Amino acid sequence: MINVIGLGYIGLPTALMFASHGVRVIGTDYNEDLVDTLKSGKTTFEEEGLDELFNEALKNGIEFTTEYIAADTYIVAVPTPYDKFSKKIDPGFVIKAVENVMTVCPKGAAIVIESTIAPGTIDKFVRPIIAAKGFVIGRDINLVHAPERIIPGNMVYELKNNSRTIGADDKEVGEGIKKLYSSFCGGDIAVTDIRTAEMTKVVENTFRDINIAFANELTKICRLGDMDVYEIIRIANMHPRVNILQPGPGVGGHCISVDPWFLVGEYPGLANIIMAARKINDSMPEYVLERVFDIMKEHSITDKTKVGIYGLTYKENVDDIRESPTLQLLESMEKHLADGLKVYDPYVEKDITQCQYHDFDKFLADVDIVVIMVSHSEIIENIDKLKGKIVLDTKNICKFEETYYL
Ligand code: SAJ
Repeated sequence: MINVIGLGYIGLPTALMFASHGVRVIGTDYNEDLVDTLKSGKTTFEEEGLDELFNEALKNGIEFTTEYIAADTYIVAVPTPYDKFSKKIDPGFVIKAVENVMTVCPKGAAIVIESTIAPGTIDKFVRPIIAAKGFVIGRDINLVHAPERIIPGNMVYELKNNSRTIGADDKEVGEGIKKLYSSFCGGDIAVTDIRTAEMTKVVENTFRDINIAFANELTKICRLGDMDVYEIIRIANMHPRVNILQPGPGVGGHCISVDPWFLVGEYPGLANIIMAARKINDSMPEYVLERVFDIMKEHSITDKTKVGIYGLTYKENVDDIRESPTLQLLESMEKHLADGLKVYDPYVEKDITQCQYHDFDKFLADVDIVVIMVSHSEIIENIDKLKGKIVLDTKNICKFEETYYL
């Protein structure tokens, strides 16, 4: 039996996946509202295929609770934020979860940490908790790190098909957990040691962050040099060994914009490209704002309430707003003691800002400038509605002649 700890963006789909493939699962989360919602038969966020998976899992008897349960395997999928000042990982949720597991955990159980963690976190923070309980790792308890690789918007497919990494002290233990994940995962599963698994995960996200930063730096250079960055990337990518990503308004989400800081925090002075990339990507929302103000000046518009920001989520067709470039942009506005920008996102029902709209047409009717921050299908399909507006398109989806780009 598996007790999955943390029923968020990763824990919930993982728990449902195991359950729908015949594994007995109890999901635990300290958030009572969330547990109540799941108990009432509803999922807690939107994701392609999640509701169907949920129904399958319910049929197979998955249960949800706020309690920790005696089980033979624990999967810990709690958040790992970073400290905004020291840039180091904040392992508080992982520590608390493991401490709680240790209050109910029988001897012989395996604790699998799925949360993304900085290299060395298990050695530094997790092993001591287990040792303090008098348990010997490898004899009384097995410790495993199995970071996930799924992408919001395509989680269910990727859970089944992506390759994965499993880190364990002991090869046999790793193989055992690999077998468990193979109940639903058809991708290759690499078994390695814990520190390698920790580092690999962070390296994957850092690789992507650096590559996006390269595209974003190119966009700034091309703006100054009056060159078309998209055309340049398109042609450069025809080279067999070049694959430049797309520039954008910044990098959001709980992974790529966070994990590289773990390396900067742990290895200051060495993680130089990594830190530069983070800074470039973090500078993009402010850069978008500068573009907006230049465009306002060019059109002699002084009223900020005539500016409409399209998109609040961190990327297209998801409802996840964590670390989103638009939130960073609004924060920047606040720093300059300015507000009044209008905001709309079809996926965000809750009011996040004061001037938020919930109707696309009403939003468009009230603004003169539209800043496209996210390329949701809604705006791609209705792009003609933007005719007559001044458009700043950070996603390269609007092809009107007079469109402004990054
Ligand atoms: N972005 C760009 N330009 C691009 C691609 C992305 O600006 O060419 C932006 C997006 O708009 C978004 C951010 O980057 O704001 C990140 O989006 P993403 O789609 O690249 O990745 P995430 O954060 O949704 O998911 C990532 C994935 N990691 C990698 O691709 C290496 C996923 O596989 C991981 O499971 C996930 O992080 C995680 O949990 O770590």
